Amino acid sequence: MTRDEEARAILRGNDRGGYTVPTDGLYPYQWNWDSVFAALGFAEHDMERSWQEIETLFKGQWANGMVPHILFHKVDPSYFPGPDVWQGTGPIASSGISQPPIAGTFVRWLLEMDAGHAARAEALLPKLMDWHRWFMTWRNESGAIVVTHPWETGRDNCPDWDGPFAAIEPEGVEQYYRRDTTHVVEEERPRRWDYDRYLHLVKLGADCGWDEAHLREVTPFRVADPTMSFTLLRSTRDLKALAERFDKDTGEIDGWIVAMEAGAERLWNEEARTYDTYDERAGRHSGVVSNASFLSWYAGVGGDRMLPHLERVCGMEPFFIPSTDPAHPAYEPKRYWRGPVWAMLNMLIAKGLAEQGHGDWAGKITENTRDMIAQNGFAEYFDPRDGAPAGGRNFTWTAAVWLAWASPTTGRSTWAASC
Ligand code: 9WN
Repeated sequence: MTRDEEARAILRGNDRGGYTVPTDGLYPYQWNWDSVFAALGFAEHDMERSWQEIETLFKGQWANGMVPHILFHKVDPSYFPGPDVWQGTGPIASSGISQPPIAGTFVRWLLEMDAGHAARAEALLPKLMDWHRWFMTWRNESGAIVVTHPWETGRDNCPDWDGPFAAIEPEGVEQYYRRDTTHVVEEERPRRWDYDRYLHLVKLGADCGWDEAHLREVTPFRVADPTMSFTLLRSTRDLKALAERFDKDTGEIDGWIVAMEAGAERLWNEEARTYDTYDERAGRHSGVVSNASFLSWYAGVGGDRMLPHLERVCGMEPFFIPSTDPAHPAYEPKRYWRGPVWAMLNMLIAKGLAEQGHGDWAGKITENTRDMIAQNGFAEYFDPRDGAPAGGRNFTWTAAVWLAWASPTTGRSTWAASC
């Protein structure tokens, strides 16, 4: 089988009818941003299935506009924590937090590829608006977008959380049994120390029925994050384009863009000369250069401020972009978000660079990711030192970004050609 055929087979194999799981066993449910990447992968050969993926995701949208990070369509004991622990309050059993809002951007891309289904994009627009409004109401600290759980950023155990987590005493967490380490070796997953705190924060939310006003007052974990801030700003720019396309008023959207452009400055760490996380409770930057820091081009902020770090970090290991700066003492090249390369984040970073006049860098990242997947297959993440596969295998988003972007032979999206 060629890599292209393998990638299509992975999408087919992870398809559960209307939604796709990230990989069998380790993640048996619908995850928010995974699904949106999956939609772009399907777009390469099946537009109908592509739209459906996003429509299914929005069926889980809560009354307050939040789109959950996990939808538990069918209970499966191979994942913990499940719906009984989360106690989400939406129309479909779900978690109580969200995930990086890339959907607005991807809906715009799907529409560019498939103008024949414009009505489907138009029907999604008010739902996307409600979701963005939820962020701007509850997660907006002077224009920087905050999270109330590391899982919300999709970068679960990156060193950015070490500081805020050290301040948390994980009280009230009952004995639990992790399932992730039955699928993947412990050295490639978060530590128990992290899991205790993940579960403490889930309990805090579930105990108050995910009341955002209450959580804003009581949570010890409120951290402004580049993944959230940059993907939301980018997606809001794309909502503006969608709104204009469908002759809708853009006043509210324009206000959000102005607020977030100003808020991005709150993530700029002048001392470390990087975008990083900002702990609202402690009033401190993390000082960590991560792959999320390089989403600034994708968001359209900061000019070339991140270029020196990009040149340095990409020169340190054969495969890039590592999720944590290899020069940082917390760098661990195999442990999840503390070092490994994530192909889907590379795609967003390359796209941003290409748009902002850095076709050379976009090309380098594309080729490097292409070699990494061609040599090592469709892993969840990869060791930057040699590209060795790590985490889950037969992974949906790695297959999807291969088809849409990294493969030399597929990719029908107009923007793929520009990277
Ligand atoms: C918790 C599904 C998800 C991704 C995240 C990734 C990982 C979950 C976990 O898997 O997180 O949400 O249990 O480890 O960190 O980005 O969406 O692929």
